[in-house]
Amino acid sequence: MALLNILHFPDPKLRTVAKPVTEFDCELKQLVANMFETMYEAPGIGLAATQVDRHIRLLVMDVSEERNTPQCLINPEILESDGEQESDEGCLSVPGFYENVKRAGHIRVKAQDESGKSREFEADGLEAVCIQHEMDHSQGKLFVDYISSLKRGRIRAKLVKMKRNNELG
Ligand code: QAP
Ligand code: CO
Repeated sequence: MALLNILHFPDPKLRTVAKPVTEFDCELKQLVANMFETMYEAPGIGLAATQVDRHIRLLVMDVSEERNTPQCLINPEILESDGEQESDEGCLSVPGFYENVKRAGHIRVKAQDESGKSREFEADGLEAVCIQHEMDHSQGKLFVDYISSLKRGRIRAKLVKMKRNNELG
């Protein structure tokens, strides 16, 4: 197992559109295990492969209080969505910033698991927000794309500055 490096906004690699997963092999299972380890260590509630520079349609999440309900969604699709909910979102790729985002309230999802088995289920609340947020990553989209360009620009400038200060040691 290993911790993976998380890309930070405004890294252009976060804009890559991910390709479907086609091989459900041991390498995939290793990536999933490492993504869970990275997410729990952060700690975070969701992580998309795009954020660790692997451009495939894969996400891991755990929205449970107890942090004992890992979910891995591969090649996820939203079959139906209805309603609306608004909540503050953050992102491991945008550390330290939280903004209100409007999402569908209720979704029906189809996704494969690590062994390629397909399932369908429904989600609402935080679980639905997390799935929509993580699926956006696979399309190269970030939660900061939903806020004003003025706010986004300020966040970008602060993160660029923090990165530069880090590099100077
Ligand atoms: C996406 O986000 C999400 O800024 C997952 O300093 C967010 O795990 C889904 C995190 C909100 C649903 C609702 C963010 C950790 C973690 C930070 C995360 C930070 C440390 C974010
Ligand atoms: Co995110």
